[in-house]
Parts: sequence; C-alpha cells; structure tokens
Amino acid sequence: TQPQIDAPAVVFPADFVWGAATSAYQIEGSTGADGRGTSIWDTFIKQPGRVLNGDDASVAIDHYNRYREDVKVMADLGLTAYRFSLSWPRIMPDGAGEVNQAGLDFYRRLTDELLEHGIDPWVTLYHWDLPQALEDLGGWPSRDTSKRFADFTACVHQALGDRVRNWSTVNEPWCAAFLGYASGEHAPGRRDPQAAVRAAHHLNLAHGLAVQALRAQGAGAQIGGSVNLYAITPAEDTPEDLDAARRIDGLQNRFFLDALLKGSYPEDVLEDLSKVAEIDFIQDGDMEIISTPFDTLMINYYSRFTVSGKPGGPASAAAAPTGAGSPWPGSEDVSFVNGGRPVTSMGWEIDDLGLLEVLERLHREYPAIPLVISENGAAFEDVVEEDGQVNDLERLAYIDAHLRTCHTAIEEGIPLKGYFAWSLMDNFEWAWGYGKRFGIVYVDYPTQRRTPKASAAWYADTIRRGGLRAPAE
Ligand code: PNW
Repeated sequence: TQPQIDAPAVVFPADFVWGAATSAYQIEGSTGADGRGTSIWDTFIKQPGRVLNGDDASVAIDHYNRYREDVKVMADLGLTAYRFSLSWPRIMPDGAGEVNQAGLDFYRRLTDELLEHGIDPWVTLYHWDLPQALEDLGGWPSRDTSKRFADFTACVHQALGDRVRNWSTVNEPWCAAFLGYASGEHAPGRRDPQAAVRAAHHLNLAHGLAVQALRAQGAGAQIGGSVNLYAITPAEDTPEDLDAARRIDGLQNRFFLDALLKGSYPEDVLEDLSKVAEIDFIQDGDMEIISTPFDTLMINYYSRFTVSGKPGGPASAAAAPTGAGSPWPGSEDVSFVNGGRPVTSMGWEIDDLGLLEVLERLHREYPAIPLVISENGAAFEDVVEEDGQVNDLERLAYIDAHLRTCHTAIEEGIPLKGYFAWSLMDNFEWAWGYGKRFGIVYVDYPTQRRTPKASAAWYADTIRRGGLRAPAE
C-alpha cells in the first residue's frame, strides 16, 4: 500500500463536521397526512402566479415516506451530520396549544434512523413554514408569534432533546422577513415594508426567546443562530455605489449580526429604515433577549452582491421568477449588477473568496463564536446521461472551491467547525418550484428515484479522506 499517494493535500481537523442540509417543506410532502396543519407555504402555492409553473409541494420528494431510503443515501456518502428542519404545523397544527403526536413521532423515527447510522442530527426549528393559523393572527409582524415560537421550541426539545444535541433557531431571518413581507416572493407574499421590518425584529426576538427556552431545559443543547451572509462590493468607487453597498450590507448582514452578537441594531440601518417604517416595536429588554449567548453561528453563504446606487436603478436582488417587489425596504433604487464572475443557474455569482471575506470580517468585527457553514451550494442545469448518471462538474467545482476557502479560514485561526452542502437532494426550490436543482443527489420527480451525482461521489471521497486532493494542474 502507498498511503501517502492517497493522503489529502488539504487536511481538515479530525472532528470537522461533514454534513448536508435540507428543510421540511422542500422535501417532506405529505402535507395532508397524519394530522398536519396548514402552513403559509401551503396557502401561498395555491395562489396563481406565486410559484413558477404552479408547482406544488404536497408530494415534494416524498421524504416523509422515504426517509429510511434517504438516511441510507446519507450513510453511503459517509455524512457525519445531517441538517433538517421540523415542520411546525406538523407538530402543532394550529401553531400553539395542542400537539400532534403523529408529527413528533415522524421526527423521532427520523432521528432514530440517523443515530443508528452514526449520523448526528442537526435540527433547525424554523425554516419558513409558519402555521397558517399564526399568520391569520398577524404572522411575524405580530410580536406574539415570537412567544409562540418559544413555546414550540420548548415542546419539541422535550420530545426530542434526548436524541438531538444540535439545535438552531430561525433559518435566515432576512429571507423570512424581507422575501416574505417586503418583496412578497416568498410566503406569505405580503409587500409591506412596515410589516417586513417588524417581522425582522420579531424573528430576531424569536431566536433569542428560543435560545432561552432551550437553556431553560437544562444543559446539553448546542444552540445555533442562522444567518445568510453575503460579500458585498460597490460596482464603482463612487459615493452612490459606496452608499448602496453600505445600505445593502447593513440590511443583509449587520442588522442580524449586530443584534445577535452585539445586542444592538446598527444606527445607520435604523435611520435608513425609519424612512419607510415606524421604528416603534423595539421594547425595553428586547436587545438583551436577542443577544442571549448561544454556541454556534450558522452561516449560509452562496454569493457576492455587486451593487450600484446610480440614480434610477431598480432593485432586483433575488431575481424572483414571478415578478415580485424589492426585498430591500428603503433601498429600492439600488441595482444589483454582475461583477464579472460566472453565475449559477440562479444567476448568483460564484465567488469562493467572498466566503473568506465574510469569515474574516466576522472574526475581525464580532465577538468570537464558533462558526459552521450551514448551507453552501449551487443550482445548475443537470443533464442525465444515457447511463442515468449526472456528471455535475460545475457543482463539484463550486463545492470544492468553497471547501478550500473553509480550509484557508481554519488555517488563519478562524473557528470554523463544519460544512453542510445545500442540498442533500434536489427539492422544491420555493418560488422556483422544481425548476432549480441544488442537490448533490439527483431526484427524478416522476419516479422519486434518488441518484447520487458526480458531486456526491466526490464529496463522499472527500469525507473519507478527511480533506481535498492537491489542486489539479
Ligand atoms: C436559502 N435570496 O434560501 C434557503 O435556506 C434554502 O431553503 C434555499 O433552498 C437555498 O438558500 C437556495 O435558494 C435563499 O434571494 C433564498 O437572496 C433566496 C435568497 C437567499 C437564500
């Protein structure tokens, strides 16, 4: 044997977490099964024009019935961890009060299956599927929703805390607030800057209250807060573009990071927002709750935004398929331009150095906290070869480049503990329906057959080696 030939050139720490991620609504289906309540996404996808091609998620990739097969796929890849979310309306059909035991039982079975295969379950408590009953009472713009979330958190921790150690609170509060309530491209599809800004604060508050609820259950839970961060550059070195970059960075990154990690909102962002919304919803003590210490900052990173503030520019950050408004209240004049890099099929620029920039900035400007990349990945147009294989070399290269960046960050002393590929499997990509594939495992929707793509085989190999090969010549 010649072990040195096989040895990786880029070695990760032995305890590095090698994961992949999904979310409940995007994969489970069975939206009417076993007493599940209705979520805002069930309501949203029924409205014409909301989701590309009118795609619906009542079957999705049928994970509710196929979870055993899916855990087997994960085990074959050698994943050490799997990040998934709990469907709140499956567990509490009305969002509060009565608990649906069948819903909890599903997650018990899933976590048991994971543990039996040596895969560590990482549970996300909220990945956008708010119970419709709570939206009917005002949704995230209503302060009460944060309290209901804390109750839900305590309830599920009681049921699953014996088998789940890693918990995270609200996935990407920026998306939930501003895509849901400002641009309206996500459920519940409202376009009201005032509602969106309130929602953002209440999602932060929900995070803080959930951290406290988990702590109150005793030691043991490892608690994560999740944010979607971007590297942001001005298109040109002009005062307008620099100010556009400041504003988008403020609303996208600093509004959430400062709240969770420093216990305050950035003054300049509050001032920008006060032009479109009344800032009358921050109560005494809120910022202390929001900044309750937690264990891991979970970062979802996909891209860099290059922004221009030239007068007259339109906002189109997310390039919604169905023609939504701006997700940037108060910055409707900012345009998002291509910075000259290749893009994925979402139109998102590929920039692995942007990830390094984000990690270095966190390390420099924020209190130290362990970090995990909880989502990173790319949609491309997959081609199924005659032999059934999907040779997704672009996705493979994307993940490879970002993992190299992770390694560089670790070498620089940044406490990065793990990486979760988004996504384990192709799935329901929100407003894009089944039109965009992020999976490292291909799903043939008519038959629900799962086929690991080339990127999955490569990822499995990477995990087995504990690192990456030397870069190709
Ligand atoms: C994230 N944007 O969503 C989510 O956490 C996933 O559920 C989703 O499938 C994945 O990224 C890919 O889209 C985002 O418009 C959706 O800036 C939209 C944006 C960012 C993240």
